[in-house]
Amino acid sequence: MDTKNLNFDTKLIHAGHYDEAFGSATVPIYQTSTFAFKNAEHGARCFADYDEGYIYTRINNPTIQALENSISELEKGYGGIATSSGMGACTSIYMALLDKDSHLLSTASVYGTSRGVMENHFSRFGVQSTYIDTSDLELVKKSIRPDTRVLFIETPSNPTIQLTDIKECAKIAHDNGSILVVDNTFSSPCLQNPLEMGADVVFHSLTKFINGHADVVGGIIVTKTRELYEMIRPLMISMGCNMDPHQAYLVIRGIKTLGIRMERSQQNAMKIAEWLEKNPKVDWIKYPGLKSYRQQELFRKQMKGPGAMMSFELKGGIEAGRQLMNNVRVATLAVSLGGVETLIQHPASMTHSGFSKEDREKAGITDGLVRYSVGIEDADDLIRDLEQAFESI
Ligand code: LCS
Repeated sequence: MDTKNLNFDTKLIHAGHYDEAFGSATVPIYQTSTFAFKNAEHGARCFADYDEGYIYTRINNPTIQALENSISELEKGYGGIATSSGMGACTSIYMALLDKDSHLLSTASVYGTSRGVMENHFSRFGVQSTYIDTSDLELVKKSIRPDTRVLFIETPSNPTIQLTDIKECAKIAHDNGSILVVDNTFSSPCLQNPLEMGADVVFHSLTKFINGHADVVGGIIVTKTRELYEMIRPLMISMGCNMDPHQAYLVIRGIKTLGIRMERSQQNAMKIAEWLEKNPKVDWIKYPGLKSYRQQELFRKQMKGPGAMMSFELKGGIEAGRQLMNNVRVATLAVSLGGVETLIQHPASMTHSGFSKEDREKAGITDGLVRYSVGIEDADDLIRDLEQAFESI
């Protein structure tokens, strides 16, 4: 079905699906490692041009391709590249776009491993990196260098829920001859389409909102141009961080409810954030849906909704936060985010524990910060859950 002119919610159901030989209503799982060629000439043609047919699942596979086409259409890009995990997507981008002695400028409070792999491993191959507060555009302008090949932003950022202006960063990057990469995991294509705002590459941890059911780890890259697609795809194939067909099938199933899940999670998040903000035990809370959110103007300009991620700190700091995490009963104490179930975690000792204390402080990740990912349970149950856990503090 040609879905190009259909609205987003219809695309969630139909985009990327193709007419299958038996009229299957869902995308079949082609659980095969390899594909038979019709003859030797066909095999040679497939190797000369991947569009001629499927070869080998690390290279291409119809189930995975359906997912790639779906997200590429939702993000309005040239093409999608599915990967084994969000980190598979992130490292494929780094590997394809950065050379020895080139420089990456990035958001200080990115997901811990996106930064850790750069500072601990890519640095071994001579790639340089600087991490700054990219919400400060003057600082971005000051910090971008002639050798900055990639400006890499995460917005909203993990776990500080800080926004970076995508349009302005695209201008700064392009004036400098750099490529703008956006990690769009916290928004999903439902709330924000960075390629439309000038970004060159967007990627997701599919593990989060897009799959949404805490049963798959996966990632995807979408490029704006064929040139960038052809730079990144061969790298992903050579490094072998490809997706598996069964994994792709589950994510395709998850995508269909992304719109309604996001709607419900946001409604819940709004109610919970308002309750937390009024609670005397809460020191501060960051959630883009609240009037008190510092970057209101940018939120309205850039996002279609506030999302379902929030961070807050209790007046009793880390000790009170620990009590809260140990006493919730409906929310699960676990890392990851963006699923149907509500999760709570402590970034300083968990997802961002790889940062030095100094880097965490510079990135705004205080020791007492608690991250809360709101699911689709009943909001009143979640509030009662927090209420009873607060009583233990
Ligand atoms: N980008 C963001 C913004 C993330 O939050 C994560 C994972 C990744 C990339 C990497 O994706 P993965 O390889 O895990 O699919 N974030 C996690 C988190 O906050 N808790 O556990 C994982």
